Amino acid sequence: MNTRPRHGATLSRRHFVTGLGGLGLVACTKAEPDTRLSSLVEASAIPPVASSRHTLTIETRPWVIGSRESKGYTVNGSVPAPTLRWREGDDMMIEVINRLDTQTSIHWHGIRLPADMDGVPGVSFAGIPAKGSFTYRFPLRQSGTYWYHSHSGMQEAQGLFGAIVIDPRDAPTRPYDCARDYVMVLSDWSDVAPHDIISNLKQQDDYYNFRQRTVASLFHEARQNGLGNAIDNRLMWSRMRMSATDISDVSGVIYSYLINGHSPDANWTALFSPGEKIRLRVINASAMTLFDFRIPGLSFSIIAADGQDVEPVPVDEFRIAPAETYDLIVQPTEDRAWTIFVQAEDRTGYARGTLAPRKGMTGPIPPMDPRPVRSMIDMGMGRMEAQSPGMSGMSGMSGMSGMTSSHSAPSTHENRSSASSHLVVEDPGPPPRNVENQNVALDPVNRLAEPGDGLGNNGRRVLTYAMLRALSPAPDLRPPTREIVLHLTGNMMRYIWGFDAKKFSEADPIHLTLNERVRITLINDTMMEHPIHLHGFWSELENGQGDSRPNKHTIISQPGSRLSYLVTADTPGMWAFHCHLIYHMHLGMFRTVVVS
Ligand SMILES: [Cu+2]
Repeated sequence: MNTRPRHGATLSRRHFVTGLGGLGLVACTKAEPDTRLSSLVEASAIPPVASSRHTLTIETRPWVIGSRESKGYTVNGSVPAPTLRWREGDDMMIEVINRLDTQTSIHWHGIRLPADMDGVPGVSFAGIPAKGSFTYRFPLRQSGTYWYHSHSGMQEAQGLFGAIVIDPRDAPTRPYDCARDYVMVLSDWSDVAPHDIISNLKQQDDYYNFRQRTVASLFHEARQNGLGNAIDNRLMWSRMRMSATDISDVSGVIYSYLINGHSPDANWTALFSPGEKIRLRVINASAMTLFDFRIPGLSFSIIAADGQDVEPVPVDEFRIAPAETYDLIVQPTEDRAWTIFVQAEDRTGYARGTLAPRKGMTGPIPPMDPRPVRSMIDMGMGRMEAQSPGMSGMSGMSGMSGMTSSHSAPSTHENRSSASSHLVVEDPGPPPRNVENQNVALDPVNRLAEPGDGLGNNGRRVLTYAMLRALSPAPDLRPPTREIVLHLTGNMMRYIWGFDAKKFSEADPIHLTLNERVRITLINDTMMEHPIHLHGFWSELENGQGDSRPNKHTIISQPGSRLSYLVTADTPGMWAFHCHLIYHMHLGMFRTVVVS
């Protein structure tokens, strides 16, 4: 039956502002649109039944913070957008109505569909014009947890995102006997307009990151490593004009970290009865923030990554980058409240929710962990670090800036035939150091068995990519015939990002042949994580699990690392390929991939 769905609720502005209560937002007094539906129903709650027909209306709602007016993008009146529940095997038809004065779009993140339904203006279609509409039609051939968001301008950073839950066709809707099923959409909200954030970052890359290391921390380091080493280390960083504490470009200084639109004070709560198994579908819809997720006192099992089932992995904590999703099962047995504690990677703030047997209960909120400090491994000098622990060996390296392409590198279009197949390797070698590229990873290392900067040795079991094993083996067992090596590059000082030291505007598309089996290798020359998203195809992460390698749509490339994944280019068309940190994407870390 194609009944028109009523997902969750139309959130009134009052409810939305309540959700953001910790920010002290005050509602504007303009006339309210339709607020018939009860604000007691969460728009992000999973609808009781799946539907293949939807009408999504996009608008903005203004509100005032102090003397400044800001705006958020709403879908059917809510931020985040309503959770959509679909069913594998259905033919989807979704009408999107644009009530804005500007173009908009919806991209169905992680959904495999025809290129012209992917929703990237200028790549897959023309966009949805102001006051216009567009109807998406595509067959649904997968199940799991996904999300949708605008791919136009900065709308995604201002609230235009929501969850997608797809029931499997031939499997129980609630595997593992889960009694409860919740979506948790994580986001980073700022009332500073995205274009102002960009111009501030352009002026000063650490604009939102002023917790530099102090004299006190120097003495702490000196106690650990000796004063000489500690000073050498500081001098080295200062010569490179980099900061070892430059973790996130945009921080809790201007961000509030939200769960389903609720600030930490508003305390989004998931109810349970003791002994029940609860499924949490965690989606990182933030613009710029990697989160570290845990429920202090409770272990849980990861059962899906990026919508795809994996063999359950028991852990205490995991890192989730923008655009990734993880499903987990947790089973609290005691009649008490547990805090869901989701720290921003740079520890400048956290999102917080609660698992509780009854509404209104709260658990203790732990202190934040120490902030990560970047190391030589992050600079791409992995093995050198191992050879000279304590970094004292680095003091002779006057200015890393001299260290460039003297290091031997594979030549362009080198044909390296592997033992098992004819593999053509396209490796341009380390990119030039220029205005668009500040650093070259001389010795990039495999970091798939590392949980991420700031998460090692914290006494908790933390998920790593190497632990992920797909529940069903890879469908395409052909070896790759081509390997494309790409360097992730950037210049923090000028806030420019790219692949192979080229901004999007200067780069040619990547060409793949239809049904080609290709390996993509990413070398991260920068000091930051980049969650890389290839539209339209699975990225089969080569994580040491052989044919049980996991299918992902978004893969964190850790600083100074090298990783690879396999792709079957089985859908023709033009596709987007980019970093999912929105300002990195907009400032150049974006390519098109053409499959023909
Ligand atoms: Cu990036």
